[in-house]
Amino acid sequence: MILKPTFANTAFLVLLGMATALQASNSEPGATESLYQQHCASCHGSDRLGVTGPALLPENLSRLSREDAENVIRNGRAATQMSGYEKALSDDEITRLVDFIYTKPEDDLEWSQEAITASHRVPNPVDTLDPFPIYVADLMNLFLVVEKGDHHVTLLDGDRMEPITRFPTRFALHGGPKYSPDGRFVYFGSRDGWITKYDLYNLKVVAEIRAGINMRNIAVSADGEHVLAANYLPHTMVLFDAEDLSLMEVIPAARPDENQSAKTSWHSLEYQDAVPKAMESSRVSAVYTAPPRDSFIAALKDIPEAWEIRVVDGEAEVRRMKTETHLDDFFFDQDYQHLIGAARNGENGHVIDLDTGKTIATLPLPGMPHLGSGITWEYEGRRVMATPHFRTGAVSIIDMENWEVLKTLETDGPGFFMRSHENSRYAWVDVFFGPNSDKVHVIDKQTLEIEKTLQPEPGKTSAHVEFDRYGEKLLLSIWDDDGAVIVYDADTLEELKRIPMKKPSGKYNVWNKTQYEEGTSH
Ligand code: DHE
Repeated sequence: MILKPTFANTAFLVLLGMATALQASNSEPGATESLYQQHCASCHGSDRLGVTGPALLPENLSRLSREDAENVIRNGRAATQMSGYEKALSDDEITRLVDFIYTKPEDDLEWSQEAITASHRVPNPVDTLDPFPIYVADLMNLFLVVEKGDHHVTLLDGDRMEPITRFPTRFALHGGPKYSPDGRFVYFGSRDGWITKYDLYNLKVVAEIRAGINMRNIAVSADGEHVLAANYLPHTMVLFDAEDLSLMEVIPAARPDENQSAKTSWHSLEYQDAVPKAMESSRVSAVYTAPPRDSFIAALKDIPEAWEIRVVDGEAEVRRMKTETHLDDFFFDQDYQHLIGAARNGENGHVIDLDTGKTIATLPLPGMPHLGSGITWEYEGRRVMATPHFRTGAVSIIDMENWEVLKTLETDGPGFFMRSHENSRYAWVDVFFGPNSDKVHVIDKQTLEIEKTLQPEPGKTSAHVEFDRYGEKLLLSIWDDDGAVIVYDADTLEELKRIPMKKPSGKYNVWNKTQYEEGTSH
């Protein structure tokens, strides 16, 4: 159809042209970026690395669906400073902002030594704090409960099972908080790289520092002197003085070449320079403390190596062990002689002797074992370990003397967390994924059979258990914004109490963690 040039349709075409031009210019990346700078940068940083709000980068947002992100921009996030932008932004602008934050920035992201130091704050130095608790409770039977729903932590009295206090945390804590050896201080790590040291006696933040842009986890040395952070982004481990979290050293997770920190000495067990050139640097899968070895053990995700790190005269010494595969997730035997790592292909586990650095066994563990959640116990005079799997509904029980799979126990679906206690005859495993996520299995540790399957709150995911210090009671999370922790009698399996909480995830008992109890994560 050809339009005759009348006044009306000329005006319409001009308006249409203007609108299209406007739309085109608004859709340009520059326009979206200025929208971001106008509305988001003051809290999330002009570089998207986060300020008071979390970092808005694809890696940091990998746990949030785009739909949820749109919803947060539109309606805000309850109990945080994030308000809703429904009135200020159009639907199209919200969609473009979501596109923008899920797109990798063009420039390489850096988190330099200077940036780490600049982020450091010490609001309450330890020597200004009273060395006695301001409340009465068994300090060794306290629990911390991480509430993901609104980024808070609740401190629970484990005798009375009553909350003592509840305080806000950094956005998206991940991994277990780590206690100082005496249980007075706790160190939290967030996915955005923040480490917070908190005094459980005075209920105050001691110090904070940001170790990286995307962090996996942290470990505290057995003597309580050092904190080591493992990062995905940048490819580093970062060592801190545990007293006030001041920076000691950035350890590049990279090839041992002249670019390494001069302070780091490299003790290569298997080879000096056999790392293929392509593997210049790597994400760090995780780091844990190995108390009997007086060291930290880490695994790299993109270079097939495990590292043992010791702090000698204030400097990190790294011993590199070549592994047969890239390790994702790992676990130790009780005396830290062996590391049991899950291969990145999700098909097997590798047992590495930490003295020789050699892989001594390969375990058939199809279905992506979640070894970080492994536990051990005595079964018929020998030690066994058990792990759930991310991809299959099974718990593998492994004889730790000959490294053979003793039993594969079928469950109602893939699980995430497994827990027990030396004094309990049961091990608990959740069914985190799939239609049965509201169920949890209780396994008899001597028959290796499921004793009972509980469904504490039909329709809501139940996951992650932690026992009290005596192994007599335990806490289970109802993993929901309108959730709870349920207190069970560990022997009768009767429910004793429900404490309402906002999406409680992990729970951490001071005694179990500081004593490296066999039934819990370390
Ligand atoms: Fe975790 C611990 C890795 C997704 C909740 N998780 C850990 C640890 C590792 C790890 C290496 C041990 C660190 C420690 O405790 O020091 N987690 C991973 C992943 O690779 C994975 C599958 C994907 C990812 O994006 O990181 C992953 N984790 C999740 C979740 O989706 C969970 C359920 C919700 C969340 O908070 O993100 C989750 N992970 C947890 C919890 C722990 C944990 C609660 C501590 C368990 C414990 O009891 O010690």
